[in-house]
Amino acid sequence: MSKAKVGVSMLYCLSEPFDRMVKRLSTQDTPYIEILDEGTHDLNRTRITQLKEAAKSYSLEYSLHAPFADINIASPIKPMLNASLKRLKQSLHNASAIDAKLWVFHPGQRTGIGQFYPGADFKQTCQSIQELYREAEELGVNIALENLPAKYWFLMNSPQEFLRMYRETNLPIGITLDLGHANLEGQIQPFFDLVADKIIHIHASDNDGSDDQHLGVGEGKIDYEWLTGTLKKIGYNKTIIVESITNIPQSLQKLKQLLL
Ligand SMILES: [Mn+2]
Repeated sequence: MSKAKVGVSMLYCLSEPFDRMVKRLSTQDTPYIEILDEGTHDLNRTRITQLKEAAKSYSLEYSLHAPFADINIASPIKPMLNASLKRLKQSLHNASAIDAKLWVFHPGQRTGIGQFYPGADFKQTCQSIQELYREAEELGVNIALENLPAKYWFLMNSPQEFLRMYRETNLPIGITLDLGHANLEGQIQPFFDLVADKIIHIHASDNDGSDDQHLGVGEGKIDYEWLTGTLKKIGYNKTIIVESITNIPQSLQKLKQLLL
């Protein structure tokens, strides 16, 4: 039996009022919950208190997903870059305030002028990662960078790019392996072949290979039997978070069953 901890992301209720999301925390089939510091669910002092109370009442363990809408840590435009970093640092403080075990963030995006400055977006992503890492270290927050697909102009699509980032930053930063994103790039197995020891968090959803559909686990083309077999083989004992937007209870149950 795998020691992986199966949890759930509250992404599926991002369109609901924050208070309704908080009420749902008592009824999830798992204590491992990923909160989103994003959209209309962005955290503030009152909400942090609500989340801490829920964690205490229901013995929950949080991870916090950083904001990502309009955030770009690779931006070549300084005022935009600074605004992104400011918001992300605020989110790191929120992670510390809710006692999150982990803070998950996205890499930078290419821009329409990227081709005129080859390599600059990757270099800026590395510099931003170093800046965020320092802030996280001061706060005692553990952080993990997520792989994203090229389709949406993101960097960090493959394990090779993570290895390059490790060479350039010299930081032992963990990876959040998003299976849906990796599937769009045909990179699920390469991540396990090349950087398995760096994977400290997993986002699980499904898609048909065309789009990041966030389907329920087993509803797309990802081979979850192979995946869970691999997690058992490598003794993965960290979190795997259902990040689907439909069929949440079924997805949790399916993952738990496959990991038995
Ligand atoms: Mn994800």
